[in-house]
Amino acid sequence: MLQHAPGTPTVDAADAPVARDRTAELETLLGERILLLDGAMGVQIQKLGIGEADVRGERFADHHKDLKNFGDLLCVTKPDAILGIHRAYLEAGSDIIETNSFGASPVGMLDFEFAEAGIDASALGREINTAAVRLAKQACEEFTDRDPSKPRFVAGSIGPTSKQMAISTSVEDPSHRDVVFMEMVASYYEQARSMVEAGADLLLAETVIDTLNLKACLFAIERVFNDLGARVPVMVSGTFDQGGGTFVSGQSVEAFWNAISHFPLFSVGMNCALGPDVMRPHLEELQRVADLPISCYPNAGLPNEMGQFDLGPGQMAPMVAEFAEQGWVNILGGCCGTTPDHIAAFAHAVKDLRPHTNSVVAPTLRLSGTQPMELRPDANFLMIGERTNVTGSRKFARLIKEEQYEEAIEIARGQVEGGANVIDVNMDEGLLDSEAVMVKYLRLIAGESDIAAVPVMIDSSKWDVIEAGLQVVQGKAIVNSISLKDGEEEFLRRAGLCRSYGAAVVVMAFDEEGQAADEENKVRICKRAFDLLTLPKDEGGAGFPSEDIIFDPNILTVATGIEEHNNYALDFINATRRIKEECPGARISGGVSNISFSFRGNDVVREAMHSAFLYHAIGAGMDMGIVNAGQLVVYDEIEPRLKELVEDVLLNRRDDSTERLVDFAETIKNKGGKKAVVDDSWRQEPVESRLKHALIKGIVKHIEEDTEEARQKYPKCLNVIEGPLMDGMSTVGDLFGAGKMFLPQVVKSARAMKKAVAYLEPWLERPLPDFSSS
Ligand code: THG
Repeated sequence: MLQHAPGTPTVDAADAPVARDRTAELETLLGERILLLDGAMGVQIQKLGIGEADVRGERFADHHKDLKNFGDLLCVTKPDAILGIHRAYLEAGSDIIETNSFGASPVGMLDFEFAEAGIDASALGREINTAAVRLAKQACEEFTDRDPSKPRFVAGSIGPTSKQMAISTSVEDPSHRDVVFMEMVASYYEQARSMVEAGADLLLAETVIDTLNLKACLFAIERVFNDLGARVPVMVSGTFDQGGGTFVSGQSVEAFWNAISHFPLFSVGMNCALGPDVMRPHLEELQRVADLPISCYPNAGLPNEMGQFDLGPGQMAPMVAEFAEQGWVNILGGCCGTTPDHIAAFAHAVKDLRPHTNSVVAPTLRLSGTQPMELRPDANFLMIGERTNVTGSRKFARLIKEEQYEEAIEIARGQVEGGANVIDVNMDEGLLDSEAVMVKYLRLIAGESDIAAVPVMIDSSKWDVIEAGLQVVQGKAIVNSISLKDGEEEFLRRAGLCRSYGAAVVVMAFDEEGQAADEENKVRICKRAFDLLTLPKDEGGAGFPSEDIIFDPNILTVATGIEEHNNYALDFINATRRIKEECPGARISGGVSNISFSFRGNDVVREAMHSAFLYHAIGAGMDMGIVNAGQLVVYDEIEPRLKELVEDVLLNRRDDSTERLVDFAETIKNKGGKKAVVDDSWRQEPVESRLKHALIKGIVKHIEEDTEEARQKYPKCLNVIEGPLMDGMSTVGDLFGAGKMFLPQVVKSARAMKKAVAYLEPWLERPLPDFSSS
């Protein structure tokens, strides 16, 4: 697919006529001063009075589609005009000028229907990109020759095309996408390759409105570099809306950065859509979260009613200079509406200002949906919702098989509402086309803003299903999983691909011999995988950052009646502690519900087992787990007798612990049957205990009636808040501090508290602190 058509002028890596690598030169300059980009091309073309006929030239005079919106064609039909514009910007002081090639990729050119006219669009695209680089290079060389102390650079411009991948552009079909990932990769590959071959000093993927398109672009660029055995610095520039979301795909600044930070970029920045004033807060955010040089080239304000941009050089220069004063930028220029005069004014305004110094960002696992998700050192546990799994939920399996996608989406929503920070999606079922269903489902949830906010964990035992999933998520996902099962070579190949798609990985403690069950084997296999993954590529490893590695040392079922299984929970817990020590930076996860399969049908026992297991495993360093989000009980709320029996099993404390738990489980089961009975006995207690119970468990069902009862009982409304409600919340705080409650549970508690306080509000004379943000 990525092969060039026969007869096209490509060359082997060995004798590629690629420009000399100017990375070092650029990096030195970046440390010295703020570099200037150029401004808009469109305005200058308009000024020259160039119209439809000029763009067409003689060569495309008879083309059946209008071509005036394909200004890139001027590189071949009216090269002198483009050369003149480049010169004007260099004259104004630009250090880096962009090629006139924004739309000259196979997909970008589709709208102009060259193929329909019998023209080889691919060859034409290459011709335009090559000409675009040559023109910019010619202009740069003229200026560098004139003043060698000010070297000039050519950035090969790569636009977003008009096709979207992260969202649906069809009203009828939310799973519709204009193009698929590999089509975009092929298209970007063509464009990037021709520009590198023609000698571009940098590549600039700009006006990124859809992060999935950008990920395809970076994937393609990496292939170009590998194929040519040469690389050039790559700049990325995103386009955000007023609220700070990627223009089309609605991703926040930090989520966007997390999704692309796997690629060794030269710079990241923002352009288009906004004037400097509206861009300001978003730029501030970007330079804070991204630890590399920052570029910025805004529009000359928002367009007026005539579609024109009002900020003149004199107005705009102080605004961008202020960014420089703040220390936020390394590379500055203009987008729509800016001219050589703007660039000259910017050059003057920033000539004595210091460039941005890269932010220092501590390495830690960072993921994203449309929102960022960071596993901070002080976060005690991350919940991964397990229910969107056809092998883990009969209901979900039925919905997917019956193609009841709307209801299947509600399962994901329920997990997120229940506190899931990530959702695990698994479609491994013999009767399903797992690849197709995975793609469809991930596309559908991408359109639900509350679900799309969280990162996805793509769960499959089939690599093809995982790869299909990776090609449809715009954020930074987690692959679940890879392992040494098929040997080192395949392991490293898949790890390398995970990296190219920008995903973190779950690595199962599995090798050529099978699954690690005991502590020693778990530690040994994880360590071996860790060493291979983190070894640099040129030394035969995957060059994987340790913070993107998540080990799953296998949570295996206990209380099966088989003696060899008795130590499984302890094996996991002890292995967790050791792996965290031996593999610094890596994380630990596991499928928590596996532990209790022996008690299928008895949710009271299962939930107690999950909660107690997590309490001990988190203590040993477990960072995240696949759980039924919303169903986790609070450790201290487990009935004491049950807790003791469960812990006897989990911690392998007695030879007869399984029998004793099974016997006890029978008594609960007889009471409750298959579905655990809702234990309402707490409703009999005094109102203070009821409120406390509701707060700890985050139960909102009776909170208003109980609050009302307390309000009547206490002399003042405020006494209710300061008394029973604060008591409850302080217990929540203590449990959280002791690692006996997880953040999502605390959030539920806060919700209950908020509801109680909201109920009391009308009786209160003065405003209260806001409990919603806790
Ligand atoms: N490690 C990793 N990934 C995993 C697992 C793991 N993915 C799958 C699984 N294990 C984790 N997910 C689940 C999901 C559901 C259940 C268990 C693990 C579960 N389901 C109920 C049951 O089978 O009894 C189904 C009940 C129902 O049908 O509603 O217990 O270990 N990396």
